[in-house]
Formats: sequence, structure tokens, C-alpha cells
Amino acid sequence: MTTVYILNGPNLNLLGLREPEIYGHDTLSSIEIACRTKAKTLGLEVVFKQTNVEGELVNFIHEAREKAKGLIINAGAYTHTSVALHDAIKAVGLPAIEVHLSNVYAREAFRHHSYISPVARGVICGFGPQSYELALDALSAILKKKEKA
Ligand code: CA2
Repeated sequence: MTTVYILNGPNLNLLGLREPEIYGHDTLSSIEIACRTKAKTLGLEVVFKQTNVEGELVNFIHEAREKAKGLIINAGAYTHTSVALHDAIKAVGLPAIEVHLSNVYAREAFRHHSYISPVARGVICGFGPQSYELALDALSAILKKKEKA
């Protein structure tokens, strides 16, 4: 089965527990379950990870190069700061989809710049937990196209 990595950055472990007015009531565990359910319908196997540590995200991206055909990443606040994540995604060469729960463009100006976007195949933001499911659809379509080529 085709494996995809879904990576989550800092503070996303607090989802559903704090600031529900911004990030909603769903927990990261419930998002993981929804991703696994969606992935099954697409014939994809999911490796789902969260870390608060930037270097661990870099290591997960490197691991994905060996073990997966693509990745979905919500890098949290590192989206707006991390050249290391930009370089890692570029280096592994896997198709990557950037996701965000919130519409970062409707928020503070410092969230409008992303170091991930230039090395991502696309960006999905603002749809809450559904952003992840939309990203799985997009990644599945990219991988199916690749298989045919
Ligand atoms: O909207 C998103 O998915 C973000 O990646 C979430 C990040 C934020 O820094 C990005 O600009 C947009 C923050 C995740 C923090 O999640 C929390 C959840 C509950 C309570 C506090 C933070």
C-alpha cells in the first residue's frame, strides 16, 4: 500500500483543549482518526506524527523520503519561520501539501508568509480539520497521476 506522512508541528497537541474559538473543538487525535478513515477510502496508509521540536520535524521529513511517497504538513508556527523545513522538503523531493486549520491570510500579517509554500505542491487552509482530508484528496490525485506516468 502507498504510505503518506502527515506531520504536525508545535502546539497542535493542544487542539481542542485551548483556544477553541480559533482552532475549534476537535482534538489532534480526532483529526488523526478522520485522516485514517479518509486515507482508507483512497487506498493510502497514513503515518501521523506531531512534535513541538523543529529538528524532529526535519528528521520526520527525512524519514518520509525512505518510507513514503508524499507528505502533508501543518508546520504550525514554524511555517512562518523555518528555513530548515523549507530546505528539508526541497531536499527530499516528495510531493508535499501544506495545510492549516485556520485561514492564515485572515489573521495577523506575520502569518501571511510561509517558508513551506514555495516547496509545496499546494496549500490548503481555513477549512478546520477538513483541510487535512482535502489535502489527502489532493495528494492521492498527485500520486495516481505519477503512477500512470
Ligand atoms: O491554522 C493552523 O493550522 C496553524 O498552522 C496553527 C498554528 C499557527 O501558528 C499557524 O499560523 C496556523 C498554531 C497551532 C497552535 O495550536 C493551538 C491549539 C490550541 C491552543 C493553542 C494553540
